[in-house]
Amino acid sequence: MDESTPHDKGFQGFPGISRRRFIAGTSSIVGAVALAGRAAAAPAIDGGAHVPALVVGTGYGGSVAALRLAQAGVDVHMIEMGMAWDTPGPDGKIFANTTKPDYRSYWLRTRTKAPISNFLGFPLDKDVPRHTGILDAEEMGGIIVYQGRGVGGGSLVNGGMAVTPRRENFAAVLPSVDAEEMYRTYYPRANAGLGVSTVDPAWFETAECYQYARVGRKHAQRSGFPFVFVPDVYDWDYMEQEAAGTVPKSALAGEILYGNNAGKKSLQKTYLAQAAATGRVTVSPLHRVTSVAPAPAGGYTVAMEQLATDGAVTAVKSVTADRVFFAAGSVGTSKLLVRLKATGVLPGLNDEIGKGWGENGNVMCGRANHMWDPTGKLQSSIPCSGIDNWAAGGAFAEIAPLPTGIETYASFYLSITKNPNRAQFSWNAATGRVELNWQTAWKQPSVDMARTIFDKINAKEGTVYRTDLFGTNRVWGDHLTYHPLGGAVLNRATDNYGRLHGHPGLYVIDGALIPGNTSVNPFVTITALAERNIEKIIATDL
Ligand code: FAE
Repeated sequence: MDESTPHDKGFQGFPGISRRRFIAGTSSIVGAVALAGRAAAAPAIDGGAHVPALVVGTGYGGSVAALRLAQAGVDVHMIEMGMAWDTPGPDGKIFANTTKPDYRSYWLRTRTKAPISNFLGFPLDKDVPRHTGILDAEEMGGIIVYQGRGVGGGSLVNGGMAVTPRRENFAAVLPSVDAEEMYRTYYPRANAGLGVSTVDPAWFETAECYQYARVGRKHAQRSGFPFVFVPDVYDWDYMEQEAAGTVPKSALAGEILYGNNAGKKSLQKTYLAQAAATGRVTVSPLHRVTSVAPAPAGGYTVAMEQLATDGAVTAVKSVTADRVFFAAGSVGTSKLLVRLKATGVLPGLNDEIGKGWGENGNVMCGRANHMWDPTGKLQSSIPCSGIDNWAAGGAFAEIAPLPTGIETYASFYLSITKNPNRAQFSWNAATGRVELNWQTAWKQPSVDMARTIFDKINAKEGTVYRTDLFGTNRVWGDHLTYHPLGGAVLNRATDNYGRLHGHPGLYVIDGALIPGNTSVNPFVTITALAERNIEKIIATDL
């Protein structure tokens, strides 16, 4: 790839981030990846063990915490309810293809629950064997929350879109955090650690697999909306080789939602590989933390269940830890903390626990193009661009693929909107479950904001919305989120660095800290905030 092309001057719409700087900044970690490969599977934790630091969950927050603690000389054990994802299935591949979901695809479901449920009038969902698969479609009352399950958390299933919020929007994202420090130190550190870069715009112009994005750009620009390239953690050189037919196809074979067999730099290949290379980090997959309680002799007693791949509990274990980092994701961390507070196990937690949850304003829609505007039957599963109407209309829309393998004449979008509604987790003693009070109707502001873009484009192009993707006669995918955020909000449920109130040595370090919206895709912000917080915690608490 030519490093001196004009796109080097900056990611359009994401000031201060140049492609060349990223590549320079990531060369060491990419080298480490090549050497270390995936984070090694470790022997499971023994009941009765004592560990200095225990991390619940292996997503972005957990991986940052584990790496930085280990580099500071602390031994870390990570507990992950999902599988290790290091062993190929009968087809020789670790992950199933998006178009052929199988036992690997869903977390303990007997039928798939695809975000796009229908196509041309036909339902797409099918029966699958119940298994500890990679994607959890967790039904929380008024919303389905999609989450990754396994070592690497959401990085296993997501689109890899690695977006730094515009600086002017940051105060609304994390009001108590020093923006100057974040943009100077922690966003660059996170982007380097994650291996973020953008598509080569020259290649983009001719790549068959991005025709859908070029059509999306044309329509956006003809209606006067800013089109932006969006950084990603996919290895763009690998994708160019996929297109040239010289390596096995992954993004160009439609792999994304149920895992990616090559090309995408998931946490297994970046932070977790580096963490494993320190020799101080071990991981117990298929272990689900059920309780964290003050231990009589100091520190915390952590109870957990070991799972078989059919979800059966095969062992119950209890260990002690000096410090516990909650990194089970917004929903996982919130559910644990709400229950532990309500049942008196962690009585010192404050009344902010469970509050401030949002879905990052996610809403999906498709548009039906004219026959002279084909979007291409070969579509890269990795999005690389978006439409930024945040300032004027409260919506940032990623131009998403619809990798069906046939020409659909459809443009598809996942919008992130400024939805102001926030929900709360609470304990239902009668059912023994934590519930979320999100209402489907609370998505209406998101729909209205997305319409600021797509009503105008449809009017200009003389096109209409697709009504066949989320059921019959339904335009909006307003029943789901990919981006759960909040539930243990920074500077409210915790102090300004994620220390939980009332229980020294307990920390939150994941998306639960962020109050419901990041204005763009969230994982770079989750990673950068974790980098900021763990640096402070290591400097002052250890
Ligand atoms: P997360 O990555 O969810 O990790 C939490 C981990 O904890 C998981 O591995 C859980 O299995 C584990 N866990 C939960 N409860 C327990 C327990 N009790 N005991 C043990 N382990 C437990 O948390 N974001 C972007 O920025 N760009 C994208 O392109 C993008 N695309 C997405 C596409 C899809 C389909 C999905 C589902 C999400 C997408 N996201 C995207 C969101 C992103 O993956 C998500 O914000 C982060 O993964 C959240 O990071 P956390 O560290 O909070």
